[in-house]
Amino acid sequence: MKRTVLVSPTPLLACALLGLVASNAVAAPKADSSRPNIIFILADDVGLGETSFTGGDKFKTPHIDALAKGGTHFDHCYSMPMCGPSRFTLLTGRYPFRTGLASNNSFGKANAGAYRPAQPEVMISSVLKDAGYVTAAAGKWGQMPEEPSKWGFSESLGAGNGQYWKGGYTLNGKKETLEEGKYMPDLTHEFIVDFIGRHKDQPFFIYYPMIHIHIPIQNTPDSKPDATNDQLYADNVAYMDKLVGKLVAELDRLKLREKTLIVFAGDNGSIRQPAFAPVKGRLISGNKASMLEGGSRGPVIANWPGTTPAGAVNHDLADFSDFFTTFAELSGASLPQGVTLDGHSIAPQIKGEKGTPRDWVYVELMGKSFVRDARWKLANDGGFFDLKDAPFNEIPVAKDTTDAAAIAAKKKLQAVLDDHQAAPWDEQVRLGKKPAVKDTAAPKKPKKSKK
Ligand SMILES: [Ca+2]
Repeated sequence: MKRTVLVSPTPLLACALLGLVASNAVAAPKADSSRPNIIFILADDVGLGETSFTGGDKFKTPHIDALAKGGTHFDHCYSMPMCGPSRFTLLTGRYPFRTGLASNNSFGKANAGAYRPAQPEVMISSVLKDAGYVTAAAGKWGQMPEEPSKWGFSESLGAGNGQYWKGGYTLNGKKETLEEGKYMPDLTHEFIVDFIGRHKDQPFFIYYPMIHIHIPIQNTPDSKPDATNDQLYADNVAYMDKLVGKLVAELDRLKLREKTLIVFAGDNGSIRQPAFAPVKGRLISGNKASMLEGGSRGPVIANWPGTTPAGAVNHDLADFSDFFTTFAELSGASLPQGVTLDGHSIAPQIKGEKGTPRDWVYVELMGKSFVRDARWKLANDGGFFDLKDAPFNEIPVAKDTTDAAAIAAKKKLQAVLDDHQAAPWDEQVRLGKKPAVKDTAAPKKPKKSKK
């Protein structure tokens, strides 16, 4: 089987890979006392305007804010702009053009069984399991291929997109139907609490993709019967926050907080228009599915009491591919051999150390991509922007600019884009009509001979 190997890196790419090499170098397992439990809470469609610690004006998220107050807010950490690509990048540590999962339909129902990657992907769950962690996935498993157990999750509860009050779900591979009157987000929380209770004495990894606040927006158990649509939206934000608070309270009760790293993040930007959820009175540029700041720059917190600096804001560039290498480093796990990983560990920053921050982040969705550094952004359609007022404004830079800094930055970013070319896009995939990637592993059908 063909394996992807590390290609000759450009100087920039080499810089980005330094973290990976460093991770490899410290891959020896550590004593259990230094290996944290890891819980990754991934909220669905929660942008900067929907959490109050990021300055969202209309919503109150006191429990999530408390995580930020007790931990570090990574305010330049980029997801992909849509659920499926974002989650697959997060879990594999690889960009969409490498995995083929460049849209929600790349592994969607219409293509079930049609996608055969040239190289089997490895999720962080497998890596941590091999390092002695017990692993669980609980919440939305939509847009992911296969069952969680195939990806190294010891236990799992898998629900669909925006599944609140009815429908089927999968419990440890077995199909179940949600009981009438049962609320899927509560069931997910109960599953996690039960899992933690049974595994509190060994290192665990929990991938917790919350059901909230994906559409359809419905009543929560706390909603009033006559709530307006906008009130229901706020109710969903509040319930998400309440569940985060309940989970933290459970960890407190079990005296696990200082042994547990919690990461809270939104998987992509808000589905609502920027005017619906302003930040400190201003409108974010773009929202979910856009190649703008509001598509990918969301709330991200790392909280590990006693280790992560409390109340800090870290401005280093980071993206969702980074968590794979970060978690491997924190757990002392070995990285999979022969796999090109895009991540750049932020384990040092999580521990309050300086680290070696990335020079740029990469974002891709359905044939579109961009790369940005601390100031400038270059898209694969040639758009070039000054981000000095981001995430509110992305200022176009004229093609004939004479600004030496802009010219140098554009050249540097173009080299990164040349090394990271978005997967070719076929609109039919978005419509669920064609597989995203040719089935290179499948035998060719013999041609019918005409008689
Ligand atoms: Ca999403």
